[in-house]
Amino acid sequence: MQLLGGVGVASAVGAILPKGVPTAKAEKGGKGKQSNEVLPGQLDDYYGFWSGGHSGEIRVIGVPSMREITRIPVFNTDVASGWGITNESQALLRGNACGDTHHVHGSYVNGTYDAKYLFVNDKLNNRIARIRIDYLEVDAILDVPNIQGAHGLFPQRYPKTEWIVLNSEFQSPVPNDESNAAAFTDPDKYYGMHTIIDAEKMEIVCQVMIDENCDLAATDYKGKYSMTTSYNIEKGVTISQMLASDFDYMLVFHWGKVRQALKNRKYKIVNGVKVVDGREGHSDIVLRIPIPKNPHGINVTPDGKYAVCCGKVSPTVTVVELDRIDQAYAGKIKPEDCIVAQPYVGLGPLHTTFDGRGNGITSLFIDSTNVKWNIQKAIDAEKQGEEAKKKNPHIVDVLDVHYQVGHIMATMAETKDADGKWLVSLNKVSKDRFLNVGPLKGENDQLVDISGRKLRLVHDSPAYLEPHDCIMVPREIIEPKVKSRYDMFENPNAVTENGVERKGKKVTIRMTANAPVFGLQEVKVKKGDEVTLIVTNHDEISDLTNGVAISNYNINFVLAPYQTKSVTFTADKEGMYWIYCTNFCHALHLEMRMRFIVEV
Ligand code: RUQ
Ligand code: CA
Repeated sequence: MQLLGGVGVASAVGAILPKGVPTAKAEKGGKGKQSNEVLPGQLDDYYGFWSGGHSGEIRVIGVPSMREITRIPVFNTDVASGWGITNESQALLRGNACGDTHHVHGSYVNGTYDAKYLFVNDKLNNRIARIRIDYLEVDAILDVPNIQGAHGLFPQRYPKTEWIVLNSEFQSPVPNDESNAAAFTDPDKYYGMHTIIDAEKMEIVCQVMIDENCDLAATDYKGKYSMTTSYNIEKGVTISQMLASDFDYMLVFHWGKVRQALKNRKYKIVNGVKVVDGREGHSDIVLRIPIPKNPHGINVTPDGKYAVCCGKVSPTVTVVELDRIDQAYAGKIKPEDCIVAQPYVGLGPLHTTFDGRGNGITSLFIDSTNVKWNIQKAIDAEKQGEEAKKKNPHIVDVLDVHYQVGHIMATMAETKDADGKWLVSLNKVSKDRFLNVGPLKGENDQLVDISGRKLRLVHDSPAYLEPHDCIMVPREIIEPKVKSRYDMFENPNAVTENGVERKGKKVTIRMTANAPVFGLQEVKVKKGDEVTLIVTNHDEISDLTNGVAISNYNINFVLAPYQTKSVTFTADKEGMYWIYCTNFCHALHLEMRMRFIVEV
């Protein structure tokens, strides 16, 4: 089927690129010889925030050394910190023990990071979490109804992050309960959702319901649209059904029209959420741009001009000029006329990142390469026609990676300040690159110097299962915002006086920790009591962490300086149990313990 009037359809299947033989001339900027060595005592230039995939966490990586500095527990249970064990974390997790994080993004002001929040999706249990950058700690988790496969996530970039969009990759019945039981077995009644979330309130603004699925998400740099790729416009439930059509869509969501629909009360409420109808023929909120075939990543160039969709099944990327979108909404041009280039890049293109110097760098899963290509050259060749395109004048360099790359990300590439310094290639398969650790191997995050014309592989870094994506933000932006101790009284439970209070069978223990002593030396309760233990670390010294663990009671958490945490449990085993500090805090750390006596 002819999709793209005037624009050549992917024709280069099977064309072989001369690997490592750049065809473009040298570009300006960058010397191409950066070192990733960070000597002992020196600090990295960038904070890297990595999603942890099905480990459910976020990891903080120093770039360019690629040293893992810490982990931020999000949807997982983390026994090192006590996340999932304390009352405070359980109140956010609401009974879920695991999650699947894919996309970490920061909050924005005027197209760049303001270092206030990070946001991350949970594809497993359909949630979004917010992380405060000052404490690098989760402060809100929102459960999102009416969706499955909460995948693509992107914050508003301009003028600031008021909204975040969250995509549902798996179409499913809406609602998915008894009242709609006939839909359970009828894929025609499964829908995709583009959920809009208020970033400050962490509440759902509305959901735009469509027939297609929503994979990756992006926002523009003008605050006008959000976008998604859809690979299952077929509403298939098997692989062959999902691959049946020659084309799928890039979908654009018009925020002005969404606001108008909300204002005019053109929605229905499903599970407490305003659901706006974005289906074809039901409203003009969604623009559908046909692109080949089962596309994946969608990324917007740092100058805000183009959205780049990766073909996945097609060996091309599709470049969409965002300034044409309004004309397409107005019916002045066809949606496909927003496409200005569709260059060949190689087999299995998944994601594109940018160096801020006019180049895209695309990850190729099947080829196991990173391909650097020039955006303007691709657009020019498209205008010149098929013959010009066949010469692939846009290709600048091709780098072999090891192996099977998923996401790819350059420093600051999702902001207007893309700096073209470093790139990481998040490779799904590490195979022979590290010592063999048995059948279950981790991944290989490769660091690439992109400061010169050629892509230069600098470092292999093993990653435990399974980061999907990351962002890298200059130290100058993040570091001034990160605190070294809690504001103690921000927590209304902060303990300043030690004591035990009983109300019937409920016992509350309030206690300080101040290395090497707990504020109490012994506590007596009765078997069967419901015990709440609240502890505040009173050490103001930076990095002086105390642990609180109760022997044989499966309770274990740590407290950073001036932090307060609590646990509630039933004292169901009689006897004497030592409460001890787990986190080496003092020369007398081993003596930092007290008795917890459960009387019969
Ligand atoms: S997408 S598989 Cu980031 Cu490539 Cu989740
Ligand atoms: Ca498809």
